[in-house]
Amino acid sequence: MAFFFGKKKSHLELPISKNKPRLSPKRKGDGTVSRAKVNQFLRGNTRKLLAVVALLALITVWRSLGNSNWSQSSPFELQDAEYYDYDFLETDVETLKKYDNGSEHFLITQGGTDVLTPADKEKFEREIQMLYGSTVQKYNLEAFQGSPNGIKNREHVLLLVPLRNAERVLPLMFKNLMNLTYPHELIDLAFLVSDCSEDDNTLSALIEYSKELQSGNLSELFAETDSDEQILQEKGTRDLFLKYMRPSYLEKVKKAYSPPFHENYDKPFRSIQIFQKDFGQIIGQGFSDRHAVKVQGVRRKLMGRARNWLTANALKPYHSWVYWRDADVELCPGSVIQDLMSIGYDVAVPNVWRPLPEFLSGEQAYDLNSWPESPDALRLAKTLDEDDVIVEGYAEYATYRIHLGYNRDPDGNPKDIMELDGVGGVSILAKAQLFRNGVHFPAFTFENHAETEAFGKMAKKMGYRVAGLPNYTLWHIYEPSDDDLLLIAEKERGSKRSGDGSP
Ligand SMILES: Nc1nc2c(ncn2[C@@H]2O[C@H](COP(=O)(O)OP(=O)(O)OP(=O)(O)O)[C@@H](O)[C@H]2O)c(=O)[nH]1
Ligand SMILES: [Mg+2]
Repeated sequence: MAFFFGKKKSHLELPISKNKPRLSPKRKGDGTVSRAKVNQFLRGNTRKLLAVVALLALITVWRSLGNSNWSQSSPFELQDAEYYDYDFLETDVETLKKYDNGSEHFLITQGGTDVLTPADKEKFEREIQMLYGSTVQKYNLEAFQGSPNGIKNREHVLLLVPLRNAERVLPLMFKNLMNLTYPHELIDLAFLVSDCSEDDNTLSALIEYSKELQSGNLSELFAETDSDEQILQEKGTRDLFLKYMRPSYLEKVKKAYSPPFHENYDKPFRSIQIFQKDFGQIIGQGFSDRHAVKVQGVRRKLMGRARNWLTANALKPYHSWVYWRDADVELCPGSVIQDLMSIGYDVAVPNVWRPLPEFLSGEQAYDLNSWPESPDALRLAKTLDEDDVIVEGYAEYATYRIHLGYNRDPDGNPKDIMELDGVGGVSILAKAQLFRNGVHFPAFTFENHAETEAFGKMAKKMGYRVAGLPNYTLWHIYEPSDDDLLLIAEKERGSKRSGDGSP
């Protein structure tokens, strides 16, 4: 077990230390931040926060003996060793202070003979280890290779989420994160917020939600804000398209977001880091803007840069796995991390679908970026310029690939596996060793692909095994395209004319 201390207390970077007082959970009226204040903050325009890194690690508690299980009834007894195993040896800052002024008195030798008494020598060696341990960490990377049974082997996961103009989907994202049943104390979260528009509050909202999450209060906050949202919906002021969605899908969503949740739902994560850095993305984040074929190459290469930057800054030697997750996932099994791990591949992705209005077939394969390579696509690539990027789902690029998306059997075995070359980015689990060994998200054209598809191809090229699970489904949110909105408006006019109000 290791506790973190900086050399000087005032420079502690991680708020985990034996010396800090135990923070108690914030409760209504306890003089900390009231729920109303947070809500006001989240709604407000306080976009002044230009923090490069906001490190929101965990609340501190004394490690006590006895029952090490987290339970709702004792929400702040974080006893799992992983909350405390930061990289530094247990260090006594007072003891080390003398080394700031030199330590000759410890290093007297005579004719090459150590003149320290055995007791002094032992003390000196202990202290010198402490000194090194305060700045130098040693890792045997063999121990962080990643195995199919990460929970049993207590393997650390770095969970990465890129965000842009994502304020609206943050509640959805956080609910899905809390719903993860991979032990939260083994997950480090790192978010990258980039290129948001002036009126967007992704960064400030993310910071506030993260604080609430790490103090165990986020589900309580959502319980209050959700009732506000329901009122809005009842007034019919937003999300008109919901009327046209499959009732069975809406029922699934309702169930997923209603209690009871799993017993560790509110448990804080091992750490949260938030990065803000712009990469010059200017293509609109609206559904129709970002899906135009002409912009795909540029957009995807900038996303590649963003992903690589985030990996480079957040990956630590003790991570065995990296899990990439988009913010706009609506339904996802809580066990997704351990399920993807269990297949024994180096890179694993689920199948990503989205719901649609019933008049548009009700559902659709969404992520078409996961595929095994096809002879047609290889032939097509030969006809393209070196810098051209093939993107799936566009008539311009007839690849005739067999997409993971279309290989889904809703009643099929969720453990079925399909070997892949390209992968989509909505939910990628990869062994951390890939990134250490140089696999990344090309921000240039690699084999006529960029970003996540090129990541899959590069992983394969470097000898790693890449697979998808065709019958294991994540549901991406439905955002009506401009065309869909026109159809919905037409239907609304029709139902008003007929006077029955039904879709
Ligand atoms: N940091 C960063 N995040 C981005 C950028 N563009 C999108 N994101 C985030 O990356 C994730 C995926 O972005 P989406 O806009 O859904 O794009 P996509 O998944 O490539 O494509 P879709 O199929 O449209 O969902 C989301 O969490 C976004 O908020 C960007 O330029 N920078
Ligand atoms: Mg998306």
